[in-house]
Amino acid sequence: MVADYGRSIWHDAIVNNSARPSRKLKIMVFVPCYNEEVYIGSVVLRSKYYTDDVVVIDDGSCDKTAEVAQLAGAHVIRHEVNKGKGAGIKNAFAYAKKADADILVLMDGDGQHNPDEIPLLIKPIISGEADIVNGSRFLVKDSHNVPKYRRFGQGVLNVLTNVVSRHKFTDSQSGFRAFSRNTFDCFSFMQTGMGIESEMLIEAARANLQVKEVQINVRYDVSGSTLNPLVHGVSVAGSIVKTLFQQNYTVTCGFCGVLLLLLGTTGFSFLAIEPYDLSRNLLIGITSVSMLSIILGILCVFTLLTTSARETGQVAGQR
Ligand SMILES: Nc1nc2c(ncn2[C@@H]2O[C@H](COP(=O)(O)OP(=O)(O)O)[C@@H](O)[C@H]2O)c(=O)[nH]1
Ligand SMILES: [Mg+2]
Repeated sequence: MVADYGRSIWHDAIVNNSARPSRKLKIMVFVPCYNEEVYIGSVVLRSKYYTDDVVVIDDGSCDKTAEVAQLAGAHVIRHEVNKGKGAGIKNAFAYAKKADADILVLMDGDGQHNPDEIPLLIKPIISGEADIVNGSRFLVKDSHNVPKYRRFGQGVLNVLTNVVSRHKFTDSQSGFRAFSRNTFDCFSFMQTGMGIESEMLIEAARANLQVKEVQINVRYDVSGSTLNPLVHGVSVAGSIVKTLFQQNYTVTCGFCGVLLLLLGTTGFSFLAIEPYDLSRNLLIGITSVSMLSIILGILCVFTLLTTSARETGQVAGQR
């Protein structure tokens, strides 16, 4: 017999919600997967308790993930080759938009998340409190069973994500999230891999979307991870920095400016130290490149300063 815990919240959230009583909401659960044949059947069946629309995105798995998911009753989207979790999530959003979903729930396919917590995630969206709900392992202090080394790595990634987004998230790497339909067009999906979790939060914060966090339970007695945690952490950290450069004109411009200034100055220093051993052509080459670097560097730093001033003015104007 299935516990009534989830269904009663579900019932409260949907049936007793006076804010949007006019039509039944279409809630779709998407499960991005790579080689999850052992767990995916249970994830799909338990999610189907809450919605008929369970979609598994099988990202070129080498095992029977797609077959098991289909047998369990999910709709399966298959990538012929492995494209990464970010690519899978991009596909999920496109599918949800086409299917006219009201709420999209993302959940991992490795059995670490509890489908009975789907109602907890969607409730703040239905009540109008949030556009996005982030299932967090660390919202309530000391209530988590996350191994210590993971907690440390997650902490570092949280700090990076929070600095870039200028927001305070307690779990930047959570794969258990819910999104209302008004967010479906808000993401760029530039990160195709695991960096997508941070990228989405950074973009949500920049778009001023209401993000609420709710405490979730994550299991660590199942296999749990596709990648080695260190490789995973370093690659996500790299992608957060990449997101910063891709999305922040000021930082990119400033970085290029400083780099060019350094290059130009180094070139001139080089000339000053050993000008006589160089051939005429090399001398002309280094001088031209150094001059150009310094001019471009000054232009970039100037642009950086004017952009910052403009942004500061805009922020001050908004207050
Ligand atoms: N679409 C897609 N999903 C992936 C890929 N690698 C892992 N996943 C899925 O992403 C979810 C989280 O991955 P996992 O390795 O467990 O991450 P961790 O729990 O944060 O260490 C699981 O459902 C995986 O099956 C991938 O290359 N593509
Ligand atoms: Mg996992």
